[in-house]
Amino acid sequence: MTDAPTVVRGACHHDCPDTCAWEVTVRDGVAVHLRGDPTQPFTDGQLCPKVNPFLDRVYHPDRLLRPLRRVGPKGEGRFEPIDWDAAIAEIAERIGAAVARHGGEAVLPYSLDGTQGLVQKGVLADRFFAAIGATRLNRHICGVTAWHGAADVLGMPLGADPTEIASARTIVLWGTNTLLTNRHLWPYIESARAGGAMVIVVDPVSTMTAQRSDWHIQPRPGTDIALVLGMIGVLDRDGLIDEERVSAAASGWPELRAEARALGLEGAASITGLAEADIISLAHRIVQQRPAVLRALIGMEHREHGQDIHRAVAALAVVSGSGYMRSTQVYFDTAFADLVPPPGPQRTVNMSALGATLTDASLQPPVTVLLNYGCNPAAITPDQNRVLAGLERDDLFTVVIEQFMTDTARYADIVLPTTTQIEHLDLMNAWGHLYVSLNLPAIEPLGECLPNTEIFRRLAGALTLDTSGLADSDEQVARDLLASGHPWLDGITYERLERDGWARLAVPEGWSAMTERAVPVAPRPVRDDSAGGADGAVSAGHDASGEMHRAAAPVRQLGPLRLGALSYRPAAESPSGDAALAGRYPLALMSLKQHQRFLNSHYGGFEHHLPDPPQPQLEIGAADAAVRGIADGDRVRVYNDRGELFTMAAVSDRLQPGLVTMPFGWWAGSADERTVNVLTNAAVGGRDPDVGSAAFHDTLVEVEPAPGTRQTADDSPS
Ligand SMILES: Nc1nc2c(c(=O)[nH]1)N[C@H]1C(S)=C(S)[C@@H](COP(=O)(O)OP(=O)(O)OC[C@H]3O[C@@H](n4cnc5c(=O)[nH]c(N)nc54)[C@H](O)[C@@H]3O)O[C@H]1N2
Ligand SMILES: Nc1nc2c(c(=O)[nH]1)N[C@H]1C(S)=C(S)[C@@H](COP(=O)(O)OP(=O)(O)OC[C@H]3O[C@@H](n4cnc5c(=O)[nH]c(N)nc54)[C@H](O)[C@@H]3O)O[C@H]1N2
Ligand code: SF4
Ligand SMILES: [Mo]
Repeated sequence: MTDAPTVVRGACHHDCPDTCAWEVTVRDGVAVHLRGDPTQPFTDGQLCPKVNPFLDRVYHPDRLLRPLRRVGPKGEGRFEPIDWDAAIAEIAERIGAAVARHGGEAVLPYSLDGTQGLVQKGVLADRFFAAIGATRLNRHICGVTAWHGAADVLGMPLGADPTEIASARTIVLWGTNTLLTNRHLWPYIESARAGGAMVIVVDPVSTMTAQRSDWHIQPRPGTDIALVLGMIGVLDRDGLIDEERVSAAASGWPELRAEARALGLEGAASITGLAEADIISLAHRIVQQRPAVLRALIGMEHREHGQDIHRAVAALAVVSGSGYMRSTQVYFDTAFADLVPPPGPQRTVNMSALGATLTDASLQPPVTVLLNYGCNPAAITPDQNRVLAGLERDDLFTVVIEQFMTDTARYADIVLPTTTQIEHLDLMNAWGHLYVSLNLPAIEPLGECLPNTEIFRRLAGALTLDTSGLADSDEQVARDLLASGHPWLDGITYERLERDGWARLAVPEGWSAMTERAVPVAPRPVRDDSAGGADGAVSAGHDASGEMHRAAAPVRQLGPLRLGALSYRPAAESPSGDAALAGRYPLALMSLKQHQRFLNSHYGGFEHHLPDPPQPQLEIGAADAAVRGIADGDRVRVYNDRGELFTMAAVSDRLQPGLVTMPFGWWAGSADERTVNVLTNAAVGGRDPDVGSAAFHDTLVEVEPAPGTRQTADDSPS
C-alpha cells in the first residue's frame, strides 16, 4: 500500500541571489516532484534550468553514500569505505595531534556557500573551529569586496529592495548578468519596461542580459571608474547636479568633483574606449529620466581595483540622485542573531590565497589539517596549480565533506558523505530579495549521509570540546537565529515559517526606497519605526491634486555618506598595467559564469548539465584568432606564467579586441585536468590583502594552436 503524497516546504540552498522557495512532493519516503512555491512572490512558482532537475542530483548514482578513506595517491580518486565511528575517530585523532604539536592554527577550515543555509553552512562549524582555536578563514572570494566598496560610500551598505526596480524609468544593470545569475529579478525589470523604462547594461562582455537590453554600453574591462568620473564631469559641466543636496548628504564632494574635472570627458572616453556622446547620453539619461536605479551585484569585484569600482558606482548613485541596489545580504546579517563566538586572536587566511598558504614552507605554524565543506577549492580558487600542489602535500591531512567526488574530494584523506537540501533542516536568507525561508527535511538522508551539523557535533564529541552550543540541534539553531529581537523579524516565528514556508523581513515597505521614487498609492506618510534608521525617512504619494510626489533618499541613509577622491588606475595585470607582461601575454582573460545549467562548481561534473559541445571553450575574437592562425573549433593552448590548459577555440564577433573569455564552473577532468583557474590571478581585489576577493578577471594570457591535433565540434567527446 502506498501512502498519500505529502508536500514539504523548503527553499533552494544554492549560492544564488534568488533563494527560491520550493515544494517537494514525497511519496513513500521518496521525493517524486519538486516545484517553485507559487505563493512566494519573488519565486512566483518558478525555479530555474539548473534546479528544475534537482531531484536527479539527489538520487544521482554518483552520490557519496558512505565515509571513504583514500587508498591511492592524492588526486587519483581511489578510496575504500569505512564506517562513521572509524572516520570520526581518525579525524579527531589527527586534529588532536596537530593541535598538540602546533596549536589550533595548524587547522584550516575551508568553506563557502555551497549551501547558503545558515544552519548547515555556519553556526556549529564556526563554533567548532573557534573552540579549537583554528586559523580563521576570510571567506572573501565572493561579495565582501563589493560590500566594502559600497560601504566606503554608504556606511552600512543597505541598497534598495530589488523589487522596487519595477518602478524605475531608467535601469542600469552595472556589471551584473541578471538574466543568468539573478533571473527572478527579470520580471520586475520587464514590468518597469512595460511602464516605459529603458534597460541599460554596462558590461565589457555581450552577455545574454546585454543582448536583451535596450542599450549595451561596453567599456574596456576594468575601466568603470573612468566612466563614472566622465559621467560626473558631464553632469557637473551641464549644471545637472543638485550640489546643495549632495554637499548636505555627503562629505568629499569637492574632492570627487576635482577628480572628474581633471580626467575630463576626453580622458574618460580614451580610457574606456567609449564614444564621448555615449558617456554624455548615459549621464543625461540617469538624471533626466527618473527614477533611475543603478544595480550592481558581485562580478565586478573580481578585479584588482574591484573595491573602488563598486565604490564608484555607489558614488555615482549619490551624486546623480539615483537609486542604488546591491546584495540584500546585509539586511539579514543585521536582523538575525549572531550566534558565533567573537573572533579570537588566531591568524586569518584569505581564502583566495589558499595555494600560497598551503605551499608556503615558512608558514608558522604550518597548516597540517584542512577541513573542507561547501566549497570545491581545487576547481574554484585562483592559481590552481599552487592549490593542487598544496593539496598534494603528504604532510597535509585533508577532510572533505561532500555530496560528490569533486576535484577537491579526490585529494582528501577522508571523505564524509553529506545530505542535500531536501534531507536536512535549514533557515535560508537571501541576497537578492527580502524573504526568509525555512527549509524542512522532506526525506530521510540517503545512505549513511549526515548533515554538516551532525558531523561537527560528532567531531566536537570525539574531541570532548566542552564549549556550549556545540550540541545544539538544527532546529534549536534556527530558532536562536530568529530570536534576535530585531524589529525586522517582528512576527516571524519558527512556527509561522513552519506553516507558511517563508516570510518577508518586516522592513517597512518603502523604507529602502529609491531616490525620487514615484509611488502610485494614496497619500499617507510612511511611518518610520524601524530599528537602525537615523534619518532619511521616505514620504511619497499623491497629494490632494493627484500629482505624484517624489521623495529623495539615494538609499536608506544610516549615517553620513562619503564621496572623496577616486581615480582610475589600470590593474597591474592588464594590457595597460605592465607593458612587459602584456608583451608576453597580450590577451585579457575573463572567466565567466555563463552556462544556464551551472551554478558555480555544482554541476560541472554532470553530463546532463553540460552545454553542447560539452567542453569549456575559449571564446576569442576573429581578429585575435586570425593573427594566431586559429580557426573556429581548433584545439588551443592557453597559458601564462601560472599554468596552461588545452581547450577548443570558439571564434566570435562579440568580443572586444584583446579580450578572451572562458566559462567558470567546470571540473578539472574536463580541461586536461585543469580548469580556467589554472590561469587566474590570485591578487586580492580589495585595498587590504586580508580583505577582498581574487582578481580573477585581471588575468593576462597568450593563446596558440595546440601542437598536433585539430579538433572540431563534431569529434569532441560526448
Ligand atoms: N574563474 C572564476 N573563479 C571563480 C568565480 C568566477 O567567476 N570565475 N566565481 C567565484 C565565486 S563568486 C564563488 S561564490 C565561488 C564558488 O565556488 P564554490 O564554493 O566551489 O561553489 P558551489 O558550487 O556553490 O559549492 C561547492 C560545493 O558545495 C557542495 N555542497 C552543497 N551543499 C552542501 C552541503 O549541504 N554540505 C556540504 N558539505 N557541501 C555542500 C556542493 O556539492 C559543491 O561541490 O567560485 C569563485 N571562483
Ligand atoms: N546561472 C548561474 N547563476 C549564478 C551563478 C552561476 O554560477 N550560474 N553564480 C552565483 C554567484 S556565486 C554569484 S557571485 C552571482 C554573480 O552575479 P553577477 O555579479 O551578476 O555575475 P558575474 O557573472 O559574476 O559578473 C557580472 C558581470 O560583470 C561583468 N564584469 C566583469 N568585469 C567587469 C568590469 O570591469 N566592468 C563591468 N561593468 N562589468 C564587468 C562580467 O562580464 C559579467 O557579465 O551569480 C550567482 N548566480
Ligand atoms: S539556483 Fe537560484 S534561481 Fe535556481 S532555484 Fe536556486 S535560488 Fe532559484
Ligand atoms: Mo559568488
